[in-house]
Amino acid sequence: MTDYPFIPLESYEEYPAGEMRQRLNAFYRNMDRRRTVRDFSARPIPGGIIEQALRTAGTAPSGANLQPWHFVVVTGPETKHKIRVAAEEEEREFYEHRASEEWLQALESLGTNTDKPFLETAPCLIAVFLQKFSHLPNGKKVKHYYPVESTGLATGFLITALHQAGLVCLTHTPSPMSFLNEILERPRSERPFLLLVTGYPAEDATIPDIQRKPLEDFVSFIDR
Ligand code: IYR
Repeated sequence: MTDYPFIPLESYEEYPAGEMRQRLNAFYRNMDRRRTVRDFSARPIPGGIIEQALRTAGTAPSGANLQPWHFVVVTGPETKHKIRVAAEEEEREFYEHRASEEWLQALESLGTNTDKPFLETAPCLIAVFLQKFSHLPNGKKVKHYYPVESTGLATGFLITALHQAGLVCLTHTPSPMSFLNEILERPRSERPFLLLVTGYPAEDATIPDIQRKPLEDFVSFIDR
C-alpha cells in the first residue's frame, strides 16, 4: 500500500449562508436545464474541451482512490461507423427479442428504436470503461473496490462538465456492449460502462416533454 503524507486542506472554500444559497440556486438552475439529446449536429467540438471535461471526471471520488475508469474518445469516422454497425445489431436483438413488453412500454415515450444515426453524426463518442482490477508497474494485480459506483460518479462529473461547457450528450447503453472492447482494443479486465454521445444539438433537435420528480417524491428527512 502507498503511504501518503497528510497535508492541510487548503483547497476548501466556505461561503456565508446567503452566498451559499445564491451559488447553489444558480447551479441548480443550470443543471435543471440539462437534457439528454438524441439529435446531434456534426459541428466539431472546440479543441481542449473534451480533455478538460475528462480532467473534471477524473476528480471524482473512487473506492480506495483507485480511479477504476478508462475513457476512450472517438472522433474518427471509421471507428464511429464500426461502433454504429455493432450497436445497431445489438439493439435489433434488444428491441426484437430480448426486451420484455414492460421494458418496451417504459421506453415508448422516449421514442427510441434500433436506429442510432447519432453514433456517426455526433462529433465525439466517449466510451467509458470500468476497470475491475489494474496492474502495478511490477506486474502485481490490484483489485479495485466499488468500481461500478466510482465509474458512475466519474461519469456524472463528466456529464456535468460537458453541460457546463454548453455541449449536450446522450448516455447510450447498447447491451451487451462487449463489442466496444474489440473495436476500441481495451483489455478484458475492463467492462464497457456506457457510451457518452457528445456534441452540439441539431438545430431542429426535439426532446420528450418528461418531468422530474418533485423533491418530496424522492427524498425523506429524519430529524430525530
Ligand atoms: N439501449 C436501447 C434501449 C434503451 C434503454 C433504456 I433503460 C433507455 O433509457 C433508453 C433506451 C437504446 O439505446 O435504444
